[in-house]
Amino acid sequence: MGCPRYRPTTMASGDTSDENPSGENPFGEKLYEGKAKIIYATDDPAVLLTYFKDDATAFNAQKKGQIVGKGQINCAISTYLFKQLEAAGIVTHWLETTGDRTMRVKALQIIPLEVVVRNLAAGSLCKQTGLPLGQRLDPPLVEFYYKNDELGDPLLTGDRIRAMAIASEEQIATLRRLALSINQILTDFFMGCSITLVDFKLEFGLDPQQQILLGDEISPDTCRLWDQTTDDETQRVLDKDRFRQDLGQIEAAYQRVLEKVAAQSAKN
Ligand code: AIR
Ligand code: ASP
Repeated sequence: MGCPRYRPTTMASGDTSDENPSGENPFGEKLYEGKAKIIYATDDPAVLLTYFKDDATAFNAQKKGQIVGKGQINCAISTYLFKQLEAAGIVTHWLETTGDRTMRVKALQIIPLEVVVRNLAAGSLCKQTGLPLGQRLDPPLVEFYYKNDELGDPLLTGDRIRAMAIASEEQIATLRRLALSINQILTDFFMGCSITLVDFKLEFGLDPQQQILLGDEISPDTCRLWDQTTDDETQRVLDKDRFRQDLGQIEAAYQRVLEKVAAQSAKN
């Protein structure tokens, strides 16, 4: 932030009604501001309020901008997906969606890992391995990145995670198992939306009973999603790659995901 904001020309400028007005805080104490969300305290120390911003970053925040309306869309998509996962037996931090951009979540001790699941090769995997874009990965890859902006979120190994005392062997196994179950549930769900779940990032945390719960968000900011109704390599992209690669029509793509997810949720 503090950098010039990217505003797509298709959006009405000056529409800031969806922004949390700085200085005028309608919520509890601000505990943490991340790249895409703000976390506030609530009256209950076991519960936090997550506020979804329009801010978008990529490449370890070297690229910054805004996707107008993204906060609302991602809050809605995450809500639908958390509900799907909960119904399928995955325990998440989600409690209740309280507004267009706000959800109440269980306070967790965050495990500083980004757990990435890949069904098709894309993004950093293609860059680092030379695997061709779209190559199927069977079985899916589960990767762990260190959630640390200063270090650029480096890829870790099991040995490094143990050496850094981030998680035990047993916890790593649980994270892998949860990530793969979540992948199965979400892949099936998105299939019903005619969307391919290419890859995604999850974050987990520990509740007071030391149980591992799914945290963060699940949205086009954190998933690669390809529209199955077109083979066009640009048109099919319905996720943050539109922002990363300057493909345009970002909010239209996010909106399309929301519509498909809403329609599919209504069927279940
Ligand atoms: N991701 C990773 N860090 C932040 C995010 N959102 C997600 C990307 C992509 C997957 O993790 O959105 O869906 C893999 O990203 P990459 O850059 O490693 O290819
Ligand atoms: N949002 C992250 C960043 O700013 C990673 C990404 O989504 O590309 O680095």
